[in-house]
Amino acid sequence: MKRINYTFLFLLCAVLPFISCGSSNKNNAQENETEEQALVKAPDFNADSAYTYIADQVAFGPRVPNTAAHRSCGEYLAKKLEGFGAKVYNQQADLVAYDGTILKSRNIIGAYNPESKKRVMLCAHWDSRPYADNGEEKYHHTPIDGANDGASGVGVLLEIARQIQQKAPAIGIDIIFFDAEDYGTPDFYQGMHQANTWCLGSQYWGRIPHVADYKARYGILLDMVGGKNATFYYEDYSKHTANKAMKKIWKTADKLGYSNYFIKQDGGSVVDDHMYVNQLRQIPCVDIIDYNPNTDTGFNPTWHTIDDNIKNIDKATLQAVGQTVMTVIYNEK
Ligand code: AHN
Ligand code: ZN
Repeated sequence: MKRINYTFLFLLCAVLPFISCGSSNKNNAQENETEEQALVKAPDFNADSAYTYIADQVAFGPRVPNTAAHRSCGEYLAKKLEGFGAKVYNQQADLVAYDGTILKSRNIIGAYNPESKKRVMLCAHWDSRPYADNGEEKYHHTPIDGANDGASGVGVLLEIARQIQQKAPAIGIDIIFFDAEDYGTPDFYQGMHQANTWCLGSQYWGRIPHVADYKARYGILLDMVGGKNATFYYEDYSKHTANKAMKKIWKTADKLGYSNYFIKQDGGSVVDDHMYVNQLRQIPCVDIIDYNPNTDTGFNPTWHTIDDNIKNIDKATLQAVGQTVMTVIYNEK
């Protein structure tokens, strides 16, 4: 009868894991490396399509709350999201502006794969500013087309919605169009200047989200993503509250060849919808916003002027932003 050599067996058991572990460590390292480098190719973002959605919005006229153009455009946006297969939520709210005006507001949310717990939210504001108060004085009370400031982010997101309907990413996506972002106190206002007069729609949604206890891994806010020669720097609030997602986006842009748009340097800090998404819902949210270090405002020269119109929208910028955001979400697992 053969006797089992327990000492040998013990030694074998003790040593084997290390041998296999050693080699599997190496494999893991290699896998991690390739995981770091290889991006899943996302579907091709169509900038012509995004441009059309921007032109459609601008054609309604300035989307200033309490106007017919605003109401009609709201209908258009909800219908578009429905047509692209999203589950649509409409949040109507009466929001109080800096001067006491009640703004009949509407946040519009399109949810894809609403059952999934793995979610990313994409957002933009869809209203346009009632005042061209950064331009010539005679236009300070003229509402702007907001082709870039408002419509560009929404146009890019509608094109992404169309793409998601054709090929779903692995995670759930919520596309949120915030209202009443751009009704903030103008400098010419003689009354009391209060805090938090911008981003009224996202503040409302932050307190009362479209579904109770709404959560997402992170959010991406698109603001002014259609200007000529736009440059997107690390926005300071995003940098401190959504650093991981922010770096991922800029790295992705770099790999896609868009490092002339996505600059890996610090920009300014902006009060924008991403702040309230983060403060009120604890969702890290990155603001992709055109920052121009050479203007007084830090924004595009057309910002809050009557020149923020369709003529100043550049499809190449839409392409860079749209393809980058799509690549980021199609790489989520
Ligand atoms: C302020 O001017 C306070 N925030 C800039 C956010 C903004 C306005 N984005 C578009 N319009
Ligand atoms: Zn604005």
